[in-house]
Amino acid sequence: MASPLLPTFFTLYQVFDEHAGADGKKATLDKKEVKTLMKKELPNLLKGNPDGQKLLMDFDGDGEIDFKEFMITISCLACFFKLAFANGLKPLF
Ligand SMILES: [Ca+2]
Ligand SMILES: [Ca+2]
Repeated sequence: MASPLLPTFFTLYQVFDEHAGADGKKATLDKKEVKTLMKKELPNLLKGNPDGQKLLMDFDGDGEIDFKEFMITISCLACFFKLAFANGLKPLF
């Protein structure tokens, strides 16, 4: 049986690339691309955060989200959900 981890890496690359390329700058997500990504991929996290900007962290303050910033955010969300589910939070999806 194949490990599910390797395909997960490819899924993350594909999700980022699919949305980051919308404006022709494939290396980063701008505000509009972040909003589209969040709406499609994590719609339940947009409640109370309609533009998604507060969830995807722009660590260098350049106004865009690069792949490293995207992955740090995804990792933090995974840790949050692991902890929250262990403490009784019901999945949002
Ligand atoms: Ca872009
Ligand atoms: Ca940035």
